[in-house]
Amino acid sequence: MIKNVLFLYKVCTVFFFIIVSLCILKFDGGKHYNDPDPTPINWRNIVYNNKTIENENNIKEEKIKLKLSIDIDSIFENIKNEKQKQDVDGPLNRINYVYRKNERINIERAEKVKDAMKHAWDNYVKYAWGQDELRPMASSYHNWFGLGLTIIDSLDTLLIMEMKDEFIQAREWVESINIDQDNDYDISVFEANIRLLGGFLSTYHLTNDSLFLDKAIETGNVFLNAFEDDPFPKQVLNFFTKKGKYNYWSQGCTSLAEVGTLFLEFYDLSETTGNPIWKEKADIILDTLTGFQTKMTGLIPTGLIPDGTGFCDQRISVGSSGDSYYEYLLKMWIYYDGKQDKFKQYYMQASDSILRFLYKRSNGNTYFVENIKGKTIDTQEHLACFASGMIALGAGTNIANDKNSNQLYMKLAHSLVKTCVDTYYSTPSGLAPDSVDFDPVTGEIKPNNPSFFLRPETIESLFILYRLTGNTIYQEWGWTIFESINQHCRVDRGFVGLRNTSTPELKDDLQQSFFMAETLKYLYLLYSDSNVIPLSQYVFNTEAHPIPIRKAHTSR
Ligand code: DMJ
Repeated sequence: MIKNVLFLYKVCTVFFFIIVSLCILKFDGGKHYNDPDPTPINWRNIVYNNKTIENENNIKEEKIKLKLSIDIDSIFENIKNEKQKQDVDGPLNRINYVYRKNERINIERAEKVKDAMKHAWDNYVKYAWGQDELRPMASSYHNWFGLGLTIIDSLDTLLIMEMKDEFIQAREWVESINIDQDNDYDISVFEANIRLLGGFLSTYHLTNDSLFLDKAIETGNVFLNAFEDDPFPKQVLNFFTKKGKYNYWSQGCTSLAEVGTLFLEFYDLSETTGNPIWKEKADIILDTLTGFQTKMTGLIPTGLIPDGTGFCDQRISVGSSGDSYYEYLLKMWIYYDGKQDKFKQYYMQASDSILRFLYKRSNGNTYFVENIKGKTIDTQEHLACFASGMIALGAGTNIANDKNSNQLYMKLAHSLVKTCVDTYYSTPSGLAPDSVDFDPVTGEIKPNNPSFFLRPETIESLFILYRLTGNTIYQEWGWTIFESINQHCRVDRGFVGLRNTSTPELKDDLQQSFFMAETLKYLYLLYSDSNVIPLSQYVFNTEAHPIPIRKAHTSR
């Protein structure tokens, strides 16, 4: 009897192990645990580019076939080939000689930036996948779009840094989302435009993968709901109910940057699809904005009445709520390859006034003041540090068509970015306060808002100035900033900002989506060869998503 029970017990145990083994093999796709290739065995004979899958006998594999039906290998092959192309010299690229001369250190530094990207991405994947932004300290996340914002904002950085596995994973996410999904977030149209639409468009242009154009169109279509009778769109839009409204704190007003930073993406969506609808919306905004007559020609107060009849405040600034409107006037001119004079006229008026009314030099420091109700305030936000790159880019593209002006602009841009870098060097952490006050007489820098949010603007300007001059001082400044970020903002589970740049142990808990989209991308480009996103071929949107310049375009 005991013998029989033991025999039955043995048979059951063997049977149990066979079943468990079969299940494991099934669920992990046959991957062996010592196998260095992370791809499950069942997936390995998928040929991405000719849609062939050897084992086509169940629905799961059909799904895999759909997911990987584009030629990822050749996308990455192209990215590599572009990087190996012959260097082109010219006013937008002066780094050929110095890049080669310092090639070893450049490669080393670019690799270190890529390592930071990997750390930021891997932790986002682990603790916040599918959510908008990672909270590294809490191993949690923050949502304000409900759309996996970090994934979309990071797509082109993954491509540029040749992070293929990560890109495949990100692409699968994009394929799985509905832009007008059932969630209850009131999404900023401006933020969604620069991060989502900008991210989809640049990824489409870099890959030719129609998935990203489809998503760009879906996003652009949702945006149309934000436009009602007014020339300006509603500030926020619920992507599911399609209802637009104004933020409760803005008292029914919108801002210059929010409505003035749609042109590049809207024009590009229309040019790419052949559907003029977005361009028409952008034109109405542009005509309204450029129709305003102000005391400082070309400069517009930051608060706007949505019906286009006037202003909600009397604040003129190249910082928050104003900044990227001026940036986009120049970038529209560049986007159309210098062929549309109206953008040149708008930008030249604005930049002349910026330098005349907002530029200030005080005892060696050079910065942009704000003008509030006609009074000068010597406060500069970190956001305004993009403007040195803008002034330099205007010179590099010769928008003024005048050699002497270009030389002057380059000098001003250099001193402006130097002061921005000094705002980093002025704190114990080596990281810049989000805004600083300058003593109008001594020029002394004092923190106003002491936080550091991992923002990109200073590094963006350093990158532009480096490409335009070949002066390696910009690389050195960028590197010290990167080292401070690594020292104080890199934590076990990603990167965080600082609550106070004077006491770096006080950290915030947010890995902003623009950290991977912009800060790390510009850092990587600062140590890359000029063939990686050449400025003669691409113009960056304000979230660092590169859009190709329309070379053949002549008229609208
Ligand atoms: C980004 O979203 C963009 O750079 C925008 O133009 C300004 N704010 C953040 C980064 O600081």
